[in-house]
Amino acid sequence: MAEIHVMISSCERNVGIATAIRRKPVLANFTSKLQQTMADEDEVKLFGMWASPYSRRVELALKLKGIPFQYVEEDLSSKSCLLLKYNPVHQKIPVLVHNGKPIAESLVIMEYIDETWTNNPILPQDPYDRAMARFWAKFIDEKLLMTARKVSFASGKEKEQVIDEITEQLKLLESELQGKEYFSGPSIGYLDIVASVLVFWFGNVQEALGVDMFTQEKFPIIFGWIGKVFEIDAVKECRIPKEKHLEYIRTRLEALKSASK
Ligand SMILES: N[C@@H](CCC(=O)N[C@@H](CS)C(=O)NCC(=O)O)C(=O)O
Repeated sequence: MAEIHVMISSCERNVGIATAIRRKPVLANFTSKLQQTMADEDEVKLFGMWASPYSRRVELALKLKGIPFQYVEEDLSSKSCLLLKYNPVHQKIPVLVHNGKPIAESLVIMEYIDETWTNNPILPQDPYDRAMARFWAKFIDEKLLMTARKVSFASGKEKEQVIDEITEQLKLLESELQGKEYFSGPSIGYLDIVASVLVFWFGNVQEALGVDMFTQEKFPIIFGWIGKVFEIDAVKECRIPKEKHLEYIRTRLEALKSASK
């Protein structure tokens, strides 16, 4: 921790600290409309990376709520001093900076956004439904994304096992969607945002790897839902560009292969 602190301090000297506009005190009884007006005047910055499903999901949440923000693209091979300053614990994107105050971890950021800008709620209103949305979002991050990452490194028998594991996990996710328009109910919400960015990212990863694990035949319900989600303009805007992403994944795989030789 001490090391990080020193590094950040020297970064601050070099680039200067971002303007920190103090958040105005908000009286508890203000109407949501007034809060909304105040929030509109706020300064919102998103530190992200174009190919990251984590930063894309935050971008999508901001767009669905119509929150103006400044996007800062990070080069993860040479992280900016500001990123290290704002997220000293994990040193990862995404980071949302609201009036100079940083928030890290995409799921935490999404909840913060929903609580701060109360229009177009993305988390369900019912406590049980909220708990379920959080449960499945955690499942996506801690199980599905982690298993999907293993495919890149596995080969032979091990690769087959990883693909079986992903198939099982996607089936579980699909059963959560069964009989529903969207994961979150009649319109797109928190879990749809998390899941949709994952499936777009996942589709590209499997294509780049030349594996066939996520298909319409195997997952008709998920694919039906994707079709609807993709009609939403904000989703189209936040989709990771396919060709650029395929090239990026292939280049990274080549680099990994050469490094392991
Ligand atoms: N749990 C984090 C994961 C974020 C994450 O893994 N970000 C990656 C990019 S996809 C990153 O910044 N990696 C840089 C590094 O690991 O050094 C979240 O949900 O925000």
